[in-house]
Amino acid sequence: MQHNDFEKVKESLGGISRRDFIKFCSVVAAGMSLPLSAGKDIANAVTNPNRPPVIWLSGQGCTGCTESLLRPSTHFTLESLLLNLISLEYNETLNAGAGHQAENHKKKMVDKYTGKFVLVVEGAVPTKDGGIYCQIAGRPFQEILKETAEKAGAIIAIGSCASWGGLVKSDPNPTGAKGAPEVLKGKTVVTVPGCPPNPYNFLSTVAHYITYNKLPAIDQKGRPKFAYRRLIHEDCPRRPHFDAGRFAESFGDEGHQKGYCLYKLGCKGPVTYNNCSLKHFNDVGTWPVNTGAPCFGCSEEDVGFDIPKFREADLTKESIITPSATPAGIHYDQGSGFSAGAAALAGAAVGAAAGAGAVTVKHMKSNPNEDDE
Ligand code: FSX
Ligand code: SF4
Ligand code: F3S
Repeated sequence: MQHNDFEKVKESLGGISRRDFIKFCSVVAAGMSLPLSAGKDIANAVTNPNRPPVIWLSGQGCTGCTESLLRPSTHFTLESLLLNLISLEYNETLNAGAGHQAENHKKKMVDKYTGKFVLVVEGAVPTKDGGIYCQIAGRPFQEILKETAEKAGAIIAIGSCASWGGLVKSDPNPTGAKGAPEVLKGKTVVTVPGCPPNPYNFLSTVAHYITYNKLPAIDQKGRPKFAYRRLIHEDCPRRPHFDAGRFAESFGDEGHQKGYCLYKLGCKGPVTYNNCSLKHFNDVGTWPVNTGAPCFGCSEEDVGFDIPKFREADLTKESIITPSATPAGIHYDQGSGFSAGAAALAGAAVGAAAGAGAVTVKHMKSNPNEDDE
């Protein structure tokens, strides 16, 4: 990393040392299964003043995706470091300017960085009746999306709504909502589903593109393999209880209080591909299952918003459930200066070195949707 480039951004990173910043970026690299040495490349790229900007378009959603991204920035965490460094030039929720000023700035950035900028799509795209149900600056969202996508260097759909329609597409779908990949047929759209998704997975994807000028490896549904290649159930800390047949039968019962498996309460972990059980959310290190709530499959098309929340998951749906890779016992992460997401990653790296990760690696190729690299 150029010392001068780093000095310019050091203050916005809370005065972190260059050495520590490279270490943090190495954790991001490890999370994407890149060699630790890639940390230096990431550090160089995200502090380069000429890095490509991010243009963020919002359609039909609850803005939880933006909100989720902002959560970590209240504390000094790995995620907040990355968020401070992506050059977010347009986001309707966060723009300092408004109206013509904001629209003109977007046009300027799109023209200046044609073929280079990262287009992020949040929310579903209404297509019924000419797309009139979501208009921005007097124009249907779908028109703006298609026109901006033509000039983007990479396209990332953040959240389930943008990935495949999510909540908005649920029956009866009055606005004809679709996900961005369906609207932008023929284009590569990386999807980061979740309602909301883990900001860590999104920011890592952006960092990968900015560093290598290419997107990380994706599966057939456009999801980055580093985050979505395994079922939640495969790495869930409650998994030993599932294997032993110890279940919570109702909320608040003895099994629930003891941290038993939530399968009988409708947990969709066995049919949902995501890394929630490994990479918890933000600096409080939480995720649905460690709060006692069953996973409802928010990131999985045809599961979240389609299968009733408390209905038991169909265990015959996925034939590739592997034995648990986690040790027995329930473990709750607590927040600290170094976020739980980052700590989990660092832990994974250390664990792999110690041999514990070998079990995980053995089961890595478990997603039938993924292509061979
Ligand atoms: Fe959807 Fe984003 Fe769920 Fe909300 O806007 S993925 S409703 S968390 O926030 O699009
Ligand atoms: Fe965890 Fe849910 Fe699987 Fe039980 S069913 S082990 S709570 S993911
Ligand atoms: Fe969503 Fe389930 Fe993860 S509800 S946040 S996919 S644990």
